[in-house]
Amino acid sequence: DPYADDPIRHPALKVNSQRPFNAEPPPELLTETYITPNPIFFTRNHLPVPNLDPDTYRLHIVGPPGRRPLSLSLDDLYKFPKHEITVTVQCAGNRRSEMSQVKEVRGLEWRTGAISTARWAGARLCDVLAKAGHQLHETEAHVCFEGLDSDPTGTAYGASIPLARAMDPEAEVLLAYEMNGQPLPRDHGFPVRVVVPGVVGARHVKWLGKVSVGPEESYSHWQRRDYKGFSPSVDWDSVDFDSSPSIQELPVQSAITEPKDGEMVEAGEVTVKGYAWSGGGRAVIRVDVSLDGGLTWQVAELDREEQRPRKAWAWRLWQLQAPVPPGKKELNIVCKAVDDSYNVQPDTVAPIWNLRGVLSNAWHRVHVRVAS
Ligand code: MTE
Ligand code: MO
Repeated sequence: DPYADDPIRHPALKVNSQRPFNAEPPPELLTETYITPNPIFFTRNHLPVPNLDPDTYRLHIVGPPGRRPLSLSLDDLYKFPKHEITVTVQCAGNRRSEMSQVKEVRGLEWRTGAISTARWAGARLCDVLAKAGHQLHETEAHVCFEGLDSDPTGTAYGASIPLARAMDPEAEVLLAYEMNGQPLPRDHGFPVRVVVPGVVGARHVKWLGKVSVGPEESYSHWQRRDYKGFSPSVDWDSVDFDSSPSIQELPVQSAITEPKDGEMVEAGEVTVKGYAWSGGGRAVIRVDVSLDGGLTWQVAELDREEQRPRKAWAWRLWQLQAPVPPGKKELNIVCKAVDDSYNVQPDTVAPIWNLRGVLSNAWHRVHVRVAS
């Protein structure tokens, strides 16, 4: 059993798949704290978790032609300036279960919890690439990452990002060795993972073994044959994965974490809580909440966490306390967020349905009954 050596996990996690391990925190824990505690941070593994020895660990950075590759130990990585930022990681499949209610999709049934936020610290990728001799060449347009996790045939997890993002100090791409002040937990990439702020989780390669620069995107299955969006009209017989770009920056997203669907709430006043986030460093500027399915709206209160212009890498938690209209027996609670490019979420799932169930960001809806 290649999974026999997987780490022990927190019992509060809702498990979507045991082997490989995939799990999300329950909604009420997800927004209890701004920073997600490591033990309940959502986990998305495609393969068994490797057990790496930090003393012999080496990260290979392939240099430009004619230059020797770098082989970096953990101590070598610690010598680069340490950079620390708060970043939200979201899987492209977050909220897929709502998409599969419209029509069957292939993928894990994530609810609203395939998203979490941590303080990440490590070396900036741009500093490490510069040390290896890389510059912004037009012919070498992508940075490919390879994990040290692999399937029985020896194929490793891999992904890539554009070189321009990797080389941009303002993009703050990290080779992270700390998560919330601790060494990375094994499930989250010990000893080193990539963190690509504002970009889909699939590019944040864990158990990082190799970084290379080349003219093409990664040839990994997960770069070329997965994590792409398609029209609702495309099915598994007609899909041409080469016709869509790989997902990088994610669209604006929000979800309600309290109350939960089907719950009974007290008459009088209701408290609605949730998260909102957008890709590419775009800040969430507003969250609208409706108690009547979208007929009337109220503006939620956002947390006071710092939002850096163009570098809003982390989510905003929000809440709304509102009177329950007298006589109401049920509430259809809806939320939708707006980012600083005034991007909005689509109101329903059907027009954005896609066969893989990715990019599920329609208005989030929760139906509750009112106690009488
Ligand atoms: N890196 C490796 N090596 N193997 C993986 O299976 N999964 C990716 C990414 N990095 C993965 C990986 C996906 S799809 C996501 S959403 C994030 O890791 C999840 O990161 P987390 O498990 O720390 O939340
Ligand atoms: Mo993912």
